[in-house]
Amino acid sequence: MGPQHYPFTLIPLPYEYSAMEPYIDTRTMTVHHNKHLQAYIDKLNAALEPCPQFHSWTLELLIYNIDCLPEKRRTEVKNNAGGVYNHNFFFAGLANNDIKAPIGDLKFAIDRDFGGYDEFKSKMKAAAMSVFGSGYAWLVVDMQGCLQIVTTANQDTTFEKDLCPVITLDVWEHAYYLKHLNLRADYIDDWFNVINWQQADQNYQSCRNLAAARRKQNMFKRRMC
Ligand code: MN3
Repeated sequence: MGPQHYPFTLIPLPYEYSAMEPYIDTRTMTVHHNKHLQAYIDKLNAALEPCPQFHSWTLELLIYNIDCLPEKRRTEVKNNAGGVYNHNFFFAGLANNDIKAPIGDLKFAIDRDFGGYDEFKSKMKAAAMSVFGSGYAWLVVDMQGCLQIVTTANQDTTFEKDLCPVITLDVWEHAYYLKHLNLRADYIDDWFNVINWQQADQNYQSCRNLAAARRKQNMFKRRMC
């Protein structure tokens, strides 16, 4: 499936809502995907509906070029396009299989840039714990091709800051409150068991290629206005 544009629709998950049990519970997965993500999609479509000139734009183009939109629609489009992008990325990054640690080129890079998987885990957990209020913790590739751990607030994205996402962890309370209540640390510990390391390794390779191309051509962003 190619990248979506208006009208955006809910992408079915490639697994059952129960697939992340016992780490992320079925009810949380259902409400998170079917209600929270759907709400971002509905609000984004409503904000774009009166602006046909943007109906062919992808989420990435909208977020990169938010200044092209009418001023009164920018906040609504940016927050909701970010909400759709971040949630699609988060859900695609989950898998409950036997691969419980990094693989491939990403394993090599995590060892190189963090000193090992355990060190990565403790840094990622500390970052996720440090998000005040709602947001995300991310493993990203910077434009030098190195891994970094960063956080974002609300529905901000990393690629608007030239950081290419590899893994994300949604730490909005809606992502864990039904099972873990206020215990974000327990949710983070559980999440480490359902990272889709095959997807993460693919993301890493794409990001590394993008960073290399950017260094050559300075063409990461596609300006539309
Ligand atoms: Mn969420």
